[in-house]
Amino acid sequence: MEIRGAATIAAAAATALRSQATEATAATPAAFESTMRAAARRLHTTRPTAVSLPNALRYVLQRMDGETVSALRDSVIQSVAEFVDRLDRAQVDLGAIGANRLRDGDTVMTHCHSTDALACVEAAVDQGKTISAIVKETRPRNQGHITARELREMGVDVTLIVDSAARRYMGAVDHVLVGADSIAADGSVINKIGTSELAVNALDRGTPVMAAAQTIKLHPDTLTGHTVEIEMRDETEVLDAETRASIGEIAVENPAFDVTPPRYVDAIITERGQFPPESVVTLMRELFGDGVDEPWEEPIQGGN
Ligand code: RI2
Repeated sequence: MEIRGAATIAAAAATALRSQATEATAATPAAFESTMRAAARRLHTTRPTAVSLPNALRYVLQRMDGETVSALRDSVIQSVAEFVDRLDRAQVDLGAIGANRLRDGDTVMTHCHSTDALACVEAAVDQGKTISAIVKETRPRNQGHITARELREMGVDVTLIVDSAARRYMGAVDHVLVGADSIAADGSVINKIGTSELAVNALDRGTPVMAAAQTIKLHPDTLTGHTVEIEMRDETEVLDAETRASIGEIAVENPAFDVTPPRYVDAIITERGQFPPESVVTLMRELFGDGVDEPWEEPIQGGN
């Protein structure tokens, strides 16, 4: 959690592969490739829900190419630079598209901290629009505080609320604006725990929900029926040991993310345009075909 937020995780994973490539002392091309795959496998296990992580690893490893260690190393360094550049550009392009949905004087309600979501507000502010925000603190880690700080830096009026006050303030909100850790092929939005409850409340009050998610958040495995694993985090994030002991024998659950079905989401904002959630599968097929390989796995010896 020192590195968090799906886009930031993707950039950090790619950059870690570059460090591995730079520092690897492998004597042969095969040993170098194997070292890179092992590094990618290790990175892959750090966070299970944000698909930007495997998508970043795949981007770099698929482009690892060369007859010598030096050529392989150069190809990794180059594709990491390309990848990080594409991420930055994607967020700027996404922000410009999301900003078109925001009108001068609008109020957004945010959940957690998403750089993709904030890019939409920043672009709207840069267009000269006045935007206000109601920011949910987002238990248990209070990442809403980061959102509040960054919105203030943009000059946005911020009101911080506890998560359970969201429905009370929904009447004053023009858009619910969230990010995503993954988008499934059916248009479901996987995002910080509490997003689905927020979206149900928004639909009940007729408030549109927009999810800002670069295409790196599209989860290709869901094209073939796989579900997205939800990260379960340590119970001490919810309750310290002393308080827990004072309560007595209880179970504590701490899922980090939840799934918002597409019927609660009005638009998924990507750098390729905005999509009704049900149509995002078309974009996924265009970007990934019918599925994807896992280039971090060791090739089967003797296979074709
Ligand atoms: P960006 C975060 O998860 C939040 O759920 C946020 O909506 C999502 O990542 C996307 O963030 P966590 O890593 O990529 O803080 O838009 O658990 O920055």
